[in-house]
This record gives sequence, C-alpha cells and structure tokens, in this order.
Amino acid sequence: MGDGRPRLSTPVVWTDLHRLHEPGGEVWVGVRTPGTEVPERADRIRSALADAPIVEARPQREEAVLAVHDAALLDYLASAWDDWEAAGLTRDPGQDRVVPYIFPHPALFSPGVSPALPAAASARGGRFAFDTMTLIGPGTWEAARAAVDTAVTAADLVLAGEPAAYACCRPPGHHATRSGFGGSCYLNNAAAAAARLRAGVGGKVAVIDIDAHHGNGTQAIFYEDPSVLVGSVHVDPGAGWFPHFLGFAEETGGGTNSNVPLAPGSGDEAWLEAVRSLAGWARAGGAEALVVALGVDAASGDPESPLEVTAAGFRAAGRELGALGLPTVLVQEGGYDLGTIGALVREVLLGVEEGAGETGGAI
Ligand code: SP5
Ligand code: ZN
Repeated sequence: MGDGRPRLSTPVVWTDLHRLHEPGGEVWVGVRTPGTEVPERADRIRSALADAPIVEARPQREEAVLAVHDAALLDYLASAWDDWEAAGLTRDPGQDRVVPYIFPHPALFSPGVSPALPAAASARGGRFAFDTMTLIGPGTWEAARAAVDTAVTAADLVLAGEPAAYACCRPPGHHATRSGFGGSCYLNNAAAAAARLRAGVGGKVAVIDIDAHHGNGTQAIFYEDPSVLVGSVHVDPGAGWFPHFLGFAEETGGGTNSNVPLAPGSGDEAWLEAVRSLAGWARAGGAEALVVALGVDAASGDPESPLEVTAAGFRAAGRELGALGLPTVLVQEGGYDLGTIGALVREVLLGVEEGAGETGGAI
C-alpha cells in the first residue's frame, strides 16, 4: 500500500445478505431493548479489512447445514416469520418480530412424554428458542443461511490451499445447538465450517472459541464426537454471565471438550494464558485443522462483557493461534463496540499471519 501499514493477505469471505437480518432489538427481562447485534457491526469490520482480498460467499447445499443441525430447526427458522405474519401477530398484539413466550421446560414433562410441536405460531418458537433475546424478522432466515455459506466458503478456501481464511459471518452462530437457537445466534456457522474441514482433511479438527461468552452450541454439537476438539475461553458463567447454565470447566466431553472460564475483569495476561493453553491442548490432541470462533467482545469497552482484553492482546492471541501452523478458518462471532470492532478483528488476522510466518507457514 505504500503507507507503511501492513497489508492483509488473508481472504475475507463476505455477503451483503447479512443486512437482511435486522433483529430490531432484543427482549431482555421482558423488556424490548435496542440490542447490540446490529448490521453496522459487519459493515464496520469490512471497512477495517478493505485492503484484504474479498471473496463472495458461495451458496452451499442444505447438507452443509444438516451436518450440524436437525431438519426440524431449519424448517422452523425458514418459515417462522411468514407463519408469524400469517397468524396476524404483527397486528394483534402488534409484535413486529417473532418472540417466544412458552418453552417446553423439562419440568413440564413426565417420563416418556415429549413436547408436541405447537400448532400456534405464537407458541412454536419456544420449541426451538432457549431465550427471548433472539428475535426473528423478515430477512433473518436468508441472512442466517448466508452466514453458514460464508463460513463454509472460508473452509473450502483453506481446503484448497489458503493457509487461513476469515468468514465475516452475521448473524453470529456459536450459541446455536443442533436443534435450538438463542444468544443472537440461529445457525452455527463455526460448527458448519468445522464439519466441512473435518470431511476435507480426514483427521481431527479443533475449534477454539475466543468470544467472551461460552460457545455452548458448538460444545453441544460436537460433545460426543471425538474427532472435533472444542475449547472455549469465556467469562465465568458462575460469576453471573450468559449462557448462565453451562460453560464450566467440568464439561469435558470425555476429554475432547475444554472450557476455561475467567473471572470478570480478567485482562490480557489471564486471557492469553487461556488461549495459549487451549492452543497447546488442540496441538496435543492431534488437530490437523483449526476453526477460530472469533468474537472480539472480550475487549475492554465492549458493552456485553466484563473482560478487559486490549488490542495488543488480540494481536498476541492471533499469533498464538497462527503459530499452530494449521489450516485455519476464522469465523466472526460477537463483538459489539462499533468504534473498535473492525480494528480488533484486523489485529487478530494480522497476528495469525505473523504467527504462521514465525513457524514457517506459507503466508
Ligand atoms: C454471539 C454473542 O456474543 N452472543 C452474546 C449473547 C449474550 N447476550 C446476553 C445479553 C444479556 C442482556 N444484555 C444486556 C446488555 C446491557 N448492556
Ligand atoms: Zn459473545
């Protein structure tokens, strides 16, 4: 570029379709609040990566999604908005997004009795949603589906020989399980990328999730699959943080799952130590390819987490992960400070390139 600024060589996979998803806020403790998972997030990231090669997301067959999700979840998400509108719920009571209100809590059911799929559009969402914060609007399904295409396209680039590729996914995905959605996530983009890598490389794949929140969906999808190692560093749910019910160190999946919960207020030192230990764990476990679930909401100043990681911390994390020398797909998850989100993602990608360079990678 000639301006002394390092140029990014990692391809950035992108789709404009992310803008079709406008959650229109979130319902938290029963109150509709503005929400932080907004379209501008991805646009800010794209601007910060303008010097990188841009690759348009390639539409993938439904099998790419079915590798990590039940058909029932896909059927629901694909029709949820149309069904909501057809049921008149946008007029009476005047709710302009799909918001669940009743959930098939395990305490409802006797042994041998399982939940029905509700006939009412007003109730159906509770069968699949595990929170009230993850609203569905007219373009949510198309955007969520395109986010999977974005992640899987990045996996294909790496399988074709790119040392690393970045998928600018929106909406994010790591909270979505095989049959459920929540935490601003609908479909698990990182899991779909891991499944594609797993099929392509033959050997084990590791997912390392550095988003500030526990990657509960990715953990659940691969919990009983010893060929996909899943590690996550996140703010301790035991200290009061989402997803509250899980994400504890005891959840080991027989040795192929690893959680590192950190105290609120943790900064570069503790966070980088955790990233380093997860990287070593993935290497020792024999991973042959890597997915980084790349949320940057651990940043100091992010409105959704109490971790205090700096820009230098994100750069150093990228170096640690790049130094594994594995084919690497980075999948965007959270990150909600619009003023810094782009720069922080850029730091991670530069760090990955530097780390791979140090180990003699081909970047
Ligand atoms: C992908 C991702 O980072 N999902 C995170 C979802 C966590 N959302 C928890 C929201 C809890 C309520 N937020 C209130 C914010 C007040 N500043
Ligand atoms: Zn997060």
